[in-house]
Amino acid sequence: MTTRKNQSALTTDEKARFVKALLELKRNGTYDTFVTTHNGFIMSDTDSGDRVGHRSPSFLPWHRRFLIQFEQALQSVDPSVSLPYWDWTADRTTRSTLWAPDFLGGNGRSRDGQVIDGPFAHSGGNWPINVRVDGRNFLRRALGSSVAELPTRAEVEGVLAMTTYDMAPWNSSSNGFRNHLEGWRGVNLHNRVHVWVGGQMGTGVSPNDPVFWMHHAFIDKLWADWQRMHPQSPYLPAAGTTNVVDLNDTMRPWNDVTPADMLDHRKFYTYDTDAA
Ligand code: CU1
Ligand code: CU1
Repeated sequence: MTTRKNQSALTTDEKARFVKALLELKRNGTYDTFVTTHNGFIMSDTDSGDRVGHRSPSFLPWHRRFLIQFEQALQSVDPSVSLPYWDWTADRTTRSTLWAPDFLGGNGRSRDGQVIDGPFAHSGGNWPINVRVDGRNFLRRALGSSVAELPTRAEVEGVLAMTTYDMAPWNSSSNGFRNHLEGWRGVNLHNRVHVWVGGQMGTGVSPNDPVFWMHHAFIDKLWADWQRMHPQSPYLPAAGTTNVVDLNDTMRPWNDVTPADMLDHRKFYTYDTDAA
């Protein structure tokens, strides 16, 4: 069984294996198919039309399934690898070991935002940005420049305390746990972290930055934590809702997955903080 760990607890060897598996998926073309899929959903998800991956109730089950598929791809390279999660309430500065040269590399340089150290630096030649929204083919970051502070633990606790999963109009204006976690409302958790990292992370091709997976693993963990805190609060909406994925509706792009299938993460993996 796959156990997902806090990235700050990984050993040197675990970091190296994770990085190596990422580079192999990049080399063999698999990695970029995930970037393409993600950007397609960002482009098509709208508040008043069909919405699956974002600004809708299925934001959480969609990304859970997306991460499982990516984790399985990593494990096809190295079965010992799992997705680490980045608790940005704790590791909240540019000096975090997350951004060290032996892991994700650091901030982009001021001139053009180009990441210049670590395994994903353009100069290393192993991380071309092929699926892109402009002409720039190098990984970019601007840590903390568009928004200064990452969310705090107190802000996370406030969102975890919400008792209703989601509510009409089931989009980016909804009240409820999902939309406050996604970040269109309130203190802004998930969206703010994308903007804090900057570069590709602030765009639809955000999975170009490997930190995407670690950010979303933490979002996924917060959903699991919320479920444990609110066992009587179901996924909503249940049925018959236009333009959004109800509990038992099939979730594009897959033809065999519903939100109901995604509710219990322990069928697929555990977090290092889950009770045994
Ligand atoms: Cu996304
Ligand atoms: Cu995201």
